[in-house]
Amino acid sequence: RTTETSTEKAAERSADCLFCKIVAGEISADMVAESESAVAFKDINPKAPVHVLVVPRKHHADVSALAGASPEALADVVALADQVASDLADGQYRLICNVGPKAGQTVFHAHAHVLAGTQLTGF
Ligand code: DGP
Repeated sequence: RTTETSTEKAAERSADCLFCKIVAGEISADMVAESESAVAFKDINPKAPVHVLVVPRKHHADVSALAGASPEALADVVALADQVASDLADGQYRLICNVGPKAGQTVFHAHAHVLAGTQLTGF
């Protein structure tokens, strides 16, 4: 059973994926919240007073893949983002998911940016 669990876990992460390593605790991050299927930590290069990344624990390359494979996990990401925006700001926020390099995606593990804590302008 232990071996089986290890195998299942191995299939849920991708080798050399930065966010898989953060989820596993192998690389440190400033964690602000977590749920059964997602974690939330501060972006290393914040673009707003509150800039948090919400990341599903299981590896999917982007939110498009996540939506196709597990709509429940995507809903969990949005729910945790909403909780973070209420806990760290006033519950008003912008949620951004970059899908693909043309959109500016640089880390290919699905994530949502929560931006809050100021009057946001532009895109
Ligand atoms: P995107 O462009 O949507 O793929 O956003 C990736 C974000 O990840 C970017 O805003 C910076 C952030 N980031 C990159 N490396 C790290 C890291 O090692 N730690 C943390 N906390 N954030 C990171």
